Amino acid sequence: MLEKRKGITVSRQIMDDQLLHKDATGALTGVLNDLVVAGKIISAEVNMAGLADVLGQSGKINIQGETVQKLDVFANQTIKRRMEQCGHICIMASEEDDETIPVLDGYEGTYTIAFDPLDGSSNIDVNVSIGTIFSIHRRISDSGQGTEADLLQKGTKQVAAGYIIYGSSTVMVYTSGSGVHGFTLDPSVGEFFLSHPYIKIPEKGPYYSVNEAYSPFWHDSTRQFIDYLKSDAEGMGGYSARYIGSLVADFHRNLVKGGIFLYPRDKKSPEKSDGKLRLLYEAAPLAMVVEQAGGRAITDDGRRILDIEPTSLHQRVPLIIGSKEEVDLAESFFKA
Ligand code: P6P
Repeated sequence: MLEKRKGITVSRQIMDDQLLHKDATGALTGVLNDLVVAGKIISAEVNMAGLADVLGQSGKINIQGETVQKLDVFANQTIKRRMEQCGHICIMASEEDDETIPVLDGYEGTYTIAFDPLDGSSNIDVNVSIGTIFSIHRRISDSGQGTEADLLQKGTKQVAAGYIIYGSSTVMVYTSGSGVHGFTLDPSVGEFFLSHPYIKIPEKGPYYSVNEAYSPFWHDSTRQFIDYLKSDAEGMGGYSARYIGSLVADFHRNLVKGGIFLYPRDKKSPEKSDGKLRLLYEAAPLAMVVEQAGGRAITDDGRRILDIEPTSLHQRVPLIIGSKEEVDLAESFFKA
């Protein structure tokens, strides 16, 4: 049915997904549709960045210790403003905010959202693709404003997850548990139209994606895996290295063309002993997307990302994610 209808919009698909769940109330549909609006607003601003004065630093330092770019601030405020009054969210977590974010009184709803408003923002000034990543859970508390416990749930409990990549075109990729679909924004009409129905990540990919500058600090099993990918051992070779330094861009390329992305543990820097990427709003949502697309997502000490119990909002986790064949091979090194 999906492929037959041309010009299907993301809002239409979200509604179709809702119809797959007989007990759906339309609340999740409301959250996703408000995210779509936020994505359109951010896309317009990102594409203006070269023209308007939003380039350069805003001077603030966020919890990650990174200089906050103005577009970061804009994207964060845009998503918070929409979510606080969408009526279906009870609490939020953002990469840009140290603490949890409440919603407007009277607008509390049944879901939570954790998001990275503009990941890869260090690439803004050099016109590299950047992205918004989001993760949605059902609340576990009864009513009223949500609690941190509502956010600190395992990735397997996500009801929806996805990202919006702002690149040569703006593409929204999401799953609500019934497959992964991609939609491309047509800025001339302000609509996301279905462009990638039922995305399946290739079983085996041509790319590996890792920052090799850190290889002296990797755990031995990680280095042995990467060395094996590059070796001329039986069946090996033929990989290309691709590392954009923007998680959403690296992930999206591998989702569409196949490959493996790694941000492993670091033996040298204590703050990166569990890697650099965040569980709640980077690893877990992308892990849901990749597993729905037939891929895998683990840590470089052999844990499944979606099974990890979060203990804090901004906890880091090593991320090995992509095509099943390469992640299986990586896992064999981690477990050896
Ligand atoms: P490194 C961008 O700052 C980011 O959070 C991700 O988008 C990206 O994958 C990673 O950091 C790149 O980190 O240490 O390789 O520069």
